[in-house]
This record gives sequence, C-alpha cells and structure tokens, in this order.
Amino acid sequence: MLKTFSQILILCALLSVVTVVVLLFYYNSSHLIYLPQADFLGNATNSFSNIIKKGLDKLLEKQSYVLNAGQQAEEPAPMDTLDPCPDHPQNLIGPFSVDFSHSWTWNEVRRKISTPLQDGGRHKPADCVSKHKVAIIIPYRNRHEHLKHLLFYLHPMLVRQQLDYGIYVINQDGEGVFNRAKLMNVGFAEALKDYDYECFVFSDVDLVPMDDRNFYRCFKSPRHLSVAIDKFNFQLPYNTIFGGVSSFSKQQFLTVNGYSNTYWGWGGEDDDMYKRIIFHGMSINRPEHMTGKYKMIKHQRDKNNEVNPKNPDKLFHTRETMDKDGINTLNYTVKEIVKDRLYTFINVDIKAPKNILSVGMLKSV
Ligand SMILES: *[C@@H]1O[C@H](CO)[C@@H](O)[C@H](O)[C@H]1NC(C)=O
Ligand SMILES: *[C@@H]1O[C@H](CO)[C@@H](O)[C@H](O)[C@H]1NC(C)=O
Ligand SMILES: [Mn+2]
Repeated sequence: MLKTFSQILILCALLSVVTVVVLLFYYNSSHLIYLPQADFLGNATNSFSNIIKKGLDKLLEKQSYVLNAGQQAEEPAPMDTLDPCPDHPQNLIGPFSVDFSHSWTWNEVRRKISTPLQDGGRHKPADCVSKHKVAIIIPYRNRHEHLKHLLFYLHPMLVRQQLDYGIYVINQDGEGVFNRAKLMNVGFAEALKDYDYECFVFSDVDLVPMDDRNFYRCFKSPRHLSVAIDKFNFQLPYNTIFGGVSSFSKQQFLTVNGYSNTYWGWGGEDDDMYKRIIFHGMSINRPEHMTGKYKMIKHQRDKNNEVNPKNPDKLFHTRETMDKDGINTLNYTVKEIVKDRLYTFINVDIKAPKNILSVGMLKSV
C-alpha cells in the first residue's frame, strides 16, 4: 500500500516536471518567432523574459547585424593647401589609465588641458585637415565633478584623434523630470547652428574612455562605442544595448528622426533608439572589445531621474510613433549659451513635467 502510494507520488512529480519543461519550451519558442517583428521587452526582472531576451538577441544577430565592422564612410578630400589627416593618427597611445581619486578644481583642469583648445571646447589639427567634423553632445544636469573628470581625459584623446570637434554640454534647466533623449536632440540641433558638423557623438557624462583607439567618429551605420564598461565587468549587459556612448552621422540621425522626446525619467530611450535604427533598415556597429573600454564614475541615482515604470511599455509602440516623435517635433527654449574654454554650455528649458506622476499629462511634448 505504502509502496503504491510512493510510486504514484513519484509519477506525479515526474509528470509535473515534464509539463513545466514542455510549457517553458513552447512559451520560449513561440515568442522567439513572434518577437523580432514585434517588440523588445526592455529590461526583464524575471527569468522568463530573460530567456526571451537572449533568444531575441541571438535572432537579431543572425539577421546579420555587423557588429564589429567599423569601416568609415569615404569623404571627398577637402580643398585646402593642407593635406588631409591620415586615417590612423600617429600620436595615439592606445590604453591609458583613468583615475577619479583626485578632485581637480576647474582652474586646474583648464591649466592642464586647455592649451590647444579654442573657446567653446573646440579644436582641430593645425598641420592637416581633419576628415571628421564631430560634435560631442553631453546631456547634463548638476554633475560638475563628473564633467571635470570626463573632459580631463576626453579632450586630450580627441586632440590625438585629430578630429575637428566641439564639446556641447546640454544642461536641463530647472528641477523637472530629466529627459536624456530630448537633451540629445537639442544638442544635435544646437550644434548644427554653431558649425557644419557631419558627425555626432552622444555621451553620458560619467563614461570615460580608456583607450584612444576607440574613435569618436562616424561609420557606415550608427555605432555603439561604450561596449566594455567596468561597472558591467567589461561585458555587454545585453546584445541590443545602445546606451552610454554612441555615434551617428548627421544623415543617420535624421533618418531615424533622432531620439524620442517622450522618455521622461530613467530607462528605455536607448532601447527605443536601437529599434528606430533597426526599423529604418540600418544596423549598429561596435569597436573591438579591447578598445571599447570605459570607466564609469560611481554615483547615486539623480533626483527626479527615477526609473519610469511607463517607459518599457512605450517600446511596444516605437514603430508607430518614431516618425512623429523626434527631431521633427522637438520643442525647447534656449535660456543661455556660455562658451567656456573647455565646452559650450547650453542651458535649455525642455518643458519637463514636475515629477514622474505628472508625465502622462503631457502628451506628445
Ligand atoms: C535597460 O538597462 C540599460 C542599461 O542599464 C539601459 O541603458 C536601458 O535604458 C534599460 N532599458 C529599460 C527599458 O529600462
Ligand atoms: C512649443 O511649446 C510651447 C509651450 O508649451 C507651445 O506654446 C508651442 O505651441 C509649442 N510649439 C510647437 C511647435 O509645438
Ligand atoms: Mn550614470
């Protein structure tokens, strides 16, 4: 009697294990077929969606997204008495050490790195004509320490890379909910008023490159530059990630209609951009893992930049919304432009909602 009972028990246990496995497999594979056409789930918190996401990553890779391509677009030689700069600058040093333990004053930073620079954080090589007119766009609010650390390493690196560049710090005015993506759109529009830029590198203020072979240039497709961040163990957290530092030619950025203006608070705007790129028939490329190393400056979450729980859902609608939410609907007011030796600081009112709860009340701003 007891024996039969335990046999039934074992049978039951076996059956439920099989059921779970079958269910898992079915759920997984049916989503794998469905997802690439449909939508990306954002950052999963449970293992089910993690499995799905990994599957999606694989499929997207299979669709031949050339990740390590890295060839640059040809440009006509400029009409000038100087020769064009070489494709591979001579002064590169490769990997360099990055250290945040010392807190420099602004004057110390200026004294150390500003010698070759022009007002507004501009520079171009003196002895050759750069093939790369690049605007570096930094969405910003209240991160003085980070900006000092970043510029301290970034300026000398960009000089060594022989770019014709300028650094634009796009400051969100006021205390409202932060909007990284909208600030980047503003940076694109404002930098173009300043100079005939052909290439745009969007960079978080807390990501400092560790190798000058990671070119802050544009390529045949949009590029994700921050591929190996110390915080993520120098690994990509997921294959479709596009946050941190990225580059777009002017035409690539216009093709995707820039970033969405509607991702208030933290998260999702970079995933939305990834989808815009794919939905417009482009792919992304990345530098080698060795050269794409970054040190991230540690920090607490900023005030009024909390994770917005509404953002992941918006990713299901990128395809419908992307052509009517972006550069073509950008609306903002410049309050002040300050040209420092190290950067052009643009303070801008982007009509931010007061807090995350009032975000929904602002439709299509
Ligand atoms: C997921 O996490 C990455 C890395 O932290 C971030 O860039 C991205 O915006 C997040 N996506 C969502 C939907 O929260
Ligand atoms: C921009 O925003 C302001 C204030 O919210 C509004 O009055 C104006 O009509 C908007 N302009 C466009 C082009 O949407
Ligand atoms: Mn950060």
